[in-house]
Amino acid sequence: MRTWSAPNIPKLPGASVPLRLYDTAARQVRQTGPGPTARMYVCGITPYDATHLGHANTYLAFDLVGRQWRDNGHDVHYTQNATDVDDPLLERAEQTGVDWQELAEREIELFRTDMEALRILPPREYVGVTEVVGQVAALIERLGPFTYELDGDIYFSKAAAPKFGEVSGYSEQEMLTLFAERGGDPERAGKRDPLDWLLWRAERPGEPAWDTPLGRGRPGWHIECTSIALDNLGPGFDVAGGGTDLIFPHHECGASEGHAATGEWPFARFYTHAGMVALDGEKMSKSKGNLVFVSKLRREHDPMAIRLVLLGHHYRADWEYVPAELAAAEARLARWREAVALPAAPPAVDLLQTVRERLADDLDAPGALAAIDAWAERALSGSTLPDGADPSAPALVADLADTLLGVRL
Ligand code: 5CA
Ligand code: ZN
Repeated sequence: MRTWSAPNIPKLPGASVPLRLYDTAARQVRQTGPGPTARMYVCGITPYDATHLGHANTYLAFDLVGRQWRDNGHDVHYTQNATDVDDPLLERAEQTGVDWQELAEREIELFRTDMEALRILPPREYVGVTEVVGQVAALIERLGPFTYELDGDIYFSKAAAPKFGEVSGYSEQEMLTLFAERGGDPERAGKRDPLDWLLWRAERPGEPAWDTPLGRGRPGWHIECTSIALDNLGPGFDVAGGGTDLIFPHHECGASEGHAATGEWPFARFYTHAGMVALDGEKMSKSKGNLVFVSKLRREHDPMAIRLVLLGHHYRADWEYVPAELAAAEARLARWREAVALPAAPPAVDLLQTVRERLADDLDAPGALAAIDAWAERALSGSTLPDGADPSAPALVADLADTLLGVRL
């Protein structure tokens, strides 16, 4: 599919700091060590209600990863999917009387516009599952010994996955609960294990289906991401990302599929997850309908202020959106803009180093914002500067905010 357009990224002077990131599978912060090309896969939207602040929070987190890697001198190969055929999308289309393909196209287009407005760097490949059903079916065929059939559907057998559980570290009980909550079917009769997961769903009356060597049907959820990641990035890519709601079962099952397909473990070197954004005490979710849409906020607010709201929370934190944050972000944006419009300001070379260090430390964006706030305050206070005012400082700060944080001043 068409991706979205990339913002311009100014080049920064001086040395960058290698990125350290939390790896859910290792349960600790580790230094990322990509080759010349850093490879990242981030799970995309299911396009039936886009783009809420929770989505934006997740894509912003991985945007920061890409920006850090670029600053570290890597070429970044970034792939994202769109789950443009799946039960929740089909259900919503049915309820609202809209054609499921039209619904998906419309929401994906809105998502692209939101991502562009928020200056989120586009993936190199933006892949809808419906574009690659043949490739997904071919991968399922390759997984033959790890799978079994049940009334025409195909399941991955958990018993054939020796590393199952290593990504999430969850107990069997936790897994069972989450599996049932997040699209799994632990109760289905005839399965060998309640946690065996669906790879291929044979055609049902009234549902979309594709002709493949597996018969007519459509892919299950987890295998789509495994297939798209493998086909575009190859095995052993650097980061698999999404929100914490994807740790289990999505990334757990995907990791075992990738292991089975390639013989290599880990499938992704890092599994990295962004925290959940809530509204009125509950996780923002399409099914609950407690959503704050980026497109709605954009009608009245500068997208850079929306971006600053998100940057004000560490990406791994769970937080609750309150509108007062947007007012505070607008005030911050105005202060920064005023400071970078000055003819001269306190030198900003140390600030650049601090912002790089904060972001390299598991994306400490709130720490980076605090450092810029302190600089802007000194710049605007008008007090005599011990080192004198530097006429190149305002432009350097504008560039570092743009390049590292994606905030255009
Ligand atoms: N299509 C699948 C991934 S393959 C999916 O989860 N789609 S989604 O539309 O439900 O979510 C898209 C991304 O936003 C996922 O990475 C998900 O983890 C993240 N996300 C969803 N809700 C929230 C939320 N409330 N807060 C933060 N991130 C969220
Ligand atoms: Zn996914």
